[in-house]
Amino acid sequence: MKLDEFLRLNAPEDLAGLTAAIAMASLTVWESIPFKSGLLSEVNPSGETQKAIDVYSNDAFVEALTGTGLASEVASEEMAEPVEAKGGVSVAMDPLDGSSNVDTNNPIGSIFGFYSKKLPTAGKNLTGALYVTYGSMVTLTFSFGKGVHRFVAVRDGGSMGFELLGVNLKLPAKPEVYGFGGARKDWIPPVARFWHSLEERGLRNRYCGTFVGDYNQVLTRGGIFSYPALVNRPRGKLRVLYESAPMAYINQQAGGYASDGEGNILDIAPTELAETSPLYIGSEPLVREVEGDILSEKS
Ligand code: AFP
Repeated sequence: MKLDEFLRLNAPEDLAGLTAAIAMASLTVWESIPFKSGLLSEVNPSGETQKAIDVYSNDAFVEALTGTGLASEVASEEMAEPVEAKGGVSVAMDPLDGSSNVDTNNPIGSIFGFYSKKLPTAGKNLTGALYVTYGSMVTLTFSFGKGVHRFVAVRDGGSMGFELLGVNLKLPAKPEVYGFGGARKDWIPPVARFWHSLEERGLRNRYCGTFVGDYNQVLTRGGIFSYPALVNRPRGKLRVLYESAPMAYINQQAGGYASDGEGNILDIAPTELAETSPLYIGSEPLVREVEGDILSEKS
């Protein structure tokens, strides 16, 4: 089944329009990656050097989303302030997650959260979320609150389109993989102990350094991804609004759970657009276990 037909039958009209726009823009972004990976001198609001591809993908998605007339605002990890628009859906995005992995050709991605309230707001106000992988395949994985579905980019005559790859994706019951970001020496002690126990239980360590790529294999194989609290960075690295909450929404729809080490990521109400939190996401029993270890260390 083609994406447009699926969206017509299974998505609210506004989210269908936004998803179709993201799908088309993601192909433009993907095609531009080899040509746009030189460094620019600007820095983004978090002080990181931006690559041309970061700027290009940000602008391409902003244009595509505002062009639908369905977004009320578009906030991005690459912009200090949201772009205001005339529709009804607040969109938060990380337009190119893992862009430092372009040179090595590891998977990279894009993340989108569709919120019903003005940004910044809690993940419980998400009405849908979507991520794109630019890996061995370009895929769209999304949920509008009724299961997680996946499409893959394929050539369709002279142009590219998206074909259905899977419906109602669920995390497998038996977890197989784990991947933790940051340096091991910096992890808070309960996380370091939990990580060792995963190895002893026979799970495999798989880490590519892009959240989208690392989470995507957890969804496929079962397990846990974390960018944990670090001793010198207790609020972790990943942005709640742009990255953690949208992926937590999809993960919950796939039968999993995501925590900041104290509670559900979707309950965090960020007061700043770029607010970060630790993230533990994937198969519910594993995430509950590390959350329990962290909470009991604190008490
Ligand atoms: P970039 O977008 O700068 O490549 O960062 C990617 C990222 O935010 C996220 O996708 C990864 O999970 C995380 O950084 C990896 O960080 P470490 O290199 O510190 O493990």
